[in-house]
Amino acid sequence: MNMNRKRLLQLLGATAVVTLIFGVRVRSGAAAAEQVIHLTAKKFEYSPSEITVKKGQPVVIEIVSLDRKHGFTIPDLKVRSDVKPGGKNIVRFTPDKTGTFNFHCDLFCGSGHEGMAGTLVVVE
Ligand SMILES: [Cu+2]
Repeated sequence: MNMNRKRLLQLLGATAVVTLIFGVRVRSGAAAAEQVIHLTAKKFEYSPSEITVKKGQPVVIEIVSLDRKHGFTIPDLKVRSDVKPGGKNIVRFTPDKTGTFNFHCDLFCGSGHEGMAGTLVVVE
């Protein structure tokens, strides 16, 4: 094997390694792009009551109840979770359509429960 050919192979090898590392970096970076939303729930409201997120990007909603057990559901996006007091309740989903979607409490929590609601806006 002459020197030029050996040098060329070394160069190709180095390029492959760099490409591999860069490719892995880019992929893990994309996976980490979560939209983390902090929400509190109490009789009879969520705060904030309006959330805006991006379509196609994973959403993590961390909900803390300030009083009792509540529910959290976004029927149009088939999302629901119990919201228990004493810790974070994690809701994960990736919105696949844009629009304005209502969320509400679906566990009866007292008179006023019917009005415990908010809006999720999904933008492009
Ligand atoms: Cu309720």
